[in-house]
Amino acid sequence: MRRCTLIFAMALVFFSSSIYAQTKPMLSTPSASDVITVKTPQVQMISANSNSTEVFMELDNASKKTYQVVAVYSPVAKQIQLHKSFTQDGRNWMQQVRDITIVPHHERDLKQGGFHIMLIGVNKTLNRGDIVPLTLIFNDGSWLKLNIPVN
Ligand SMILES: [Cu+2]
Repeated sequence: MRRCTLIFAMALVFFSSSIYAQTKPMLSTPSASDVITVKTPQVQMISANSNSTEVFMELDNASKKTYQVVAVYSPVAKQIQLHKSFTQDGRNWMQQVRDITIVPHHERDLKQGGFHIMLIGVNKTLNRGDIVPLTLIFNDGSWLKLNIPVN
């Protein structure tokens, strides 16, 4: 009986140390919020007959890993979607996308006519120079809090 317990205890130590060995490198991997830099973020002015607008920025991924923006939060809008613009039959359209990918050592431009963040149901007046708080949430669960000027 005793021997059995000892073997069980040794097995447990071995098993837990192998889990530790597996998880340790993951813990030392930098999170998306450590390696992604945001440049020139701006919220577009809202046109008079609309309550939605676009957010643009450059997302620079300085790491060896691919990351995705999977969600965005801001208190100024009822709903926020990730969008992609495209042209079809000579008209401009946009569609919702699940995420926006930023590949290693590259920059992803969120810009007019391309990927962008869509603020829908903006619940306050946004004037030029106002600051909009906005949080980007990445696929690894990390996030970046931004304060973005209206332009
Ligand atoms: Cu859009």
